[in-house]
This record gives sequence, structure tokens and C-alpha cells, in this order.
Amino acid sequence: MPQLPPGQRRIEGFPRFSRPAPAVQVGVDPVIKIRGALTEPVDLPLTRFATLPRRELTADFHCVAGWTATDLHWEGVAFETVHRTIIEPALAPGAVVTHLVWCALDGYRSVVSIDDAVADDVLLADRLDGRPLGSEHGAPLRVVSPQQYGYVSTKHLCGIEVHTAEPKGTPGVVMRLLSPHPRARVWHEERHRHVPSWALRRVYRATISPIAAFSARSGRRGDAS
Ligand SMILES: Nc1nc2c(c(=O)[nH]1)N[C@H]1C(S)=C(S)[C@@H](COP(=O)(O)O)O[C@H]1N2
Ligand SMILES: [Mo]
Repeated sequence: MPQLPPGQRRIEGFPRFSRPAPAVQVGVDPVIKIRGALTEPVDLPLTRFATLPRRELTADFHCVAGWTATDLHWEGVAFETVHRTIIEPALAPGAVVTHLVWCALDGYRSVVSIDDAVADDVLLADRLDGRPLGSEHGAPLRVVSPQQYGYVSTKHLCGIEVHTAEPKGTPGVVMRLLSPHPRARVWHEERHRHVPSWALRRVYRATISPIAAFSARSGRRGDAS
């Protein structure tokens, strides 16, 4: 059996593990709003996204809480393609991009360094295991970044912020303590910025079943697939 990254355990299937799914908007062409260090804002409608060169990827998915779903088959567009063909030509003169923020319809946000975002295996995915992505796993479009903890793989993607410096983190002591690692690389066990990974493994493990159960229930609401 192939080895898993440190502190991870294999889980059956692919649990839903997130906030309640946002309502699916029927009859509108969803748009990814690209904002930030650009000459002007760029809107990327999914109808245009659908014309970009496609990419397939089979990868494991690692949640920071310690579960790993194996051999998921994703289809979509490499983020590097979106960056090279849509974002780079729109950059403000002299802007040197250092970070992006993935923004989601449910209000979820995650910060990534540009180097991690343009890695070869980072996808904006609209299909999973041969089917259109369901709302439980991030319809209509989600980020998939297999080398990083799942919290980077933002579901229901609706915006990308383009930054020339690292955006400020969440305020509040507890949140700051548990703030995500700036690289979040699974094989380096970069779970958090401040708290060592071993300190949380047990605590996290205890949260997996309750969160998965809650997520499964809230994910069925408004599920389109
Ligand atoms: N929009 C959004 N994306 C999200 C989350 C979320 O709550 N909302 N949770 C993150 C976390 S912590 C994980 S582990 C994965 C879980 O993806 P899944 O629900 O498809 O298993 O989604 C990530 N992306
Ligand atoms: Mo997670």
C-alpha cells in the first residue's frame, strides 16, 4: 500500500467536510470574480472557463484533521492555465503577485502563495470521479490542491483575489493560534502556523466523525446532483 503523509489515516470514500453548502443558483452563468492588483477587474464566466484546455488528475485528498481520501479522479482546468492566460495579462503594470485568496460562495476564504497556486497539480475542478461536481463537494467549481491540506481546496469558488503582499490573517487570539500554515504542505506536515502538528493530532481525530456527520447532513440541502 502506498504510504500516507505523516499523521494521516485512510478513510473510506470521500466525506463532505465543511460549512453548509450555499444554495445553487439556477439559470445563471456563474462567474469567478478576479480582483486585486489588476488594471481592471476581470470576470471569468464558467462558459468561458469551459473553453480552456482541460486537465485530469488522480490524487489523494488530505484534511488537516487527519483523514485522507484516496484516488479521487478530478477533471477541470489547471490553475496555472487560468493564471497564465487570464490573470497575468490583466496585471497592473509592475505588479509582482505573491499571494492569492480563494473566495467561496459560503464566505469561506483561503490564502495561498502564488508558487503553491501555480504548481503543476493545482486544478480548478468541475468534475469528480466522472460526474459533474455535486454541491456537497463544491459545485459548480472548486480548487483542488493535493499537496496541501484540504483547507486550501476551496469549494464553491466565486472569486480570486490577487495580492502583492501576504494578506493579514484572521483577528482574535484563538483564531490566530490556529491560523493555517502559510504553505500547508501535507508531506511536510505544515498544519498550522504557530501550533506544532503533534499537539493537535489527537484533538483533531476526535472531531472527525462529528464534523463529517454534521457536514453530510447540511450538504444534502439544495444538492443538485
Ligand atoms: N467553501 C468552502 N470550502 C472548503 C471548506 C468550507 O467549509 N467551505 N472546508 C475546507 C476543508 S477544511 C476541507 S478538509 C475540504 C473538504 O472538502 P469536502 O467537503 O469536499 O470533503 O474543503 C475545504 N474547502
Ligand atoms: Mo479540513
